[in-house]
Amino acid sequence: MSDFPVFPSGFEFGAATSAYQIEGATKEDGRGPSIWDTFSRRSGAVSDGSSGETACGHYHRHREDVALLAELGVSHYRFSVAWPRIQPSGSGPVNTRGLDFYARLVDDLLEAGVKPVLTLYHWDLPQPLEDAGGWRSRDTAERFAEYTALVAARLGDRVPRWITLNEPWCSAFLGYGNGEHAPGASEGTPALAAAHHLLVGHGLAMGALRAAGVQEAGIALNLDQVDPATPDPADVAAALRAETQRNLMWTDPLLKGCYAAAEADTWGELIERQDFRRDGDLALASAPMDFLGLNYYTPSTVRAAPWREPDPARRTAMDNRFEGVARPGVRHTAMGWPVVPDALRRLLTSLGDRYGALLPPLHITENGSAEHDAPAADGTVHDAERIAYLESHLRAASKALAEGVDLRGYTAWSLLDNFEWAHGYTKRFGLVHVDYETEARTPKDSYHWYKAAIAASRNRAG
Ligand code: IFM
Repeated sequence: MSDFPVFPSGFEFGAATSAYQIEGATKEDGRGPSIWDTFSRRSGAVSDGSSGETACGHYHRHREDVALLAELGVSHYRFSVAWPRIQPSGSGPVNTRGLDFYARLVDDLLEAGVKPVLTLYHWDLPQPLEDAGGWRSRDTAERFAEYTALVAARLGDRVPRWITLNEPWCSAFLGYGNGEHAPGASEGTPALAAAHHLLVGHGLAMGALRAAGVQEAGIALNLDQVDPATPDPADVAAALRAETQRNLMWTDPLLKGCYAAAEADTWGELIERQDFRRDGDLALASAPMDFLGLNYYTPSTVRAAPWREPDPARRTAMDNRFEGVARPGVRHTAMGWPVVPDALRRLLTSLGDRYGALLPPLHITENGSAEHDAPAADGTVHDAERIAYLESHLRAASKALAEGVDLRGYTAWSLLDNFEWAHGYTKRFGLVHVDYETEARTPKDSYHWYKAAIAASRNRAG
């Protein structure tokens, strides 16, 4: 008998991608420009100077990719809709040709027996909305709800699970805090306003999804398992600031309807200007969700640090008096991320400890690793490190279940090698290798391993 991690019957296994990372065809069928089209043209923004202009060519090869999913045996496929395909200028009537593409994808998935899980926003904001202020502006949250209603009106009857935002921490803090992601801004209070408007946008979108009668709706957060480097109170306080920025400023409004208790200590004077917050926002943000999605890759260990910029007028929202410390003695992936599977178990159990009955069922909506894999002479791709990563994290998830966590599913990132944002095509996360010259897809050893693990779990569950 195989030694795959054990899961209860009904546990869901899936694979994920996002629109800008795989689709290409950025100028086809009326799609408008997104902030990533603009940002990737900026010199030095993407390490290999690339963009998502062609990516994996999924826009034209989606049938082949659906066939790969069916063969893999996943219960669900998590993909995202590109807002600039649906509303090229970020508002106004629907671009039917854009929405038709996703309708075809959903139909093909359903026909193949794979449940579509749709993310509405995976970072590709229409550029005209950024030109009007982007997520710094409340208007973007309102436009997001209108866009959500358009997509839900067409696909709400066939897509059972909806995710409003993917990793709003990245949108707010990499987008407007340190400028590593589009739109590439490094700001203080405006980045905090962006975070707030993402929460408001999520709440408004939840309302639009409920109005459309969708079955399940929630959000995907990249929560961090943060540990202090030492028991020194200064490091413990630094860990709380890190947790506030990474986790609590999202989970407290979403699950408890309150702002994070340590926000003043985390942001100092930056959070004193709160004119972007309005009465009723917390009620919106805390609209009940059917699940909470968790994207997990690696944990953080932090210690206290001084303000990098003493003048609050010039400080960015990422300057929170903590810094990461190295974690020696464990393997690091090609991203340089320490591999610590037990941190996933701890993160899952700690959510229940903190939020109790307020916590909805959990889904791991992303987990995976970038490795230095390359095809062998015969074309096969032997990615033993990725298999070890997936197996150890599935085991950690299985342990969390045994400890009482209400975890319903696991989604591997990613089905395909793809455009890894500021790293361009230099980092490969796929279960399937993509030759970017020919767009040929080659399932790696990890694809075959995951397929066998899913089948073993189903057979055991009967
Ligand atoms: O590729 C990304 C994805 O778009 C969001 N979550 C993390 C992944 C790996 O960095």
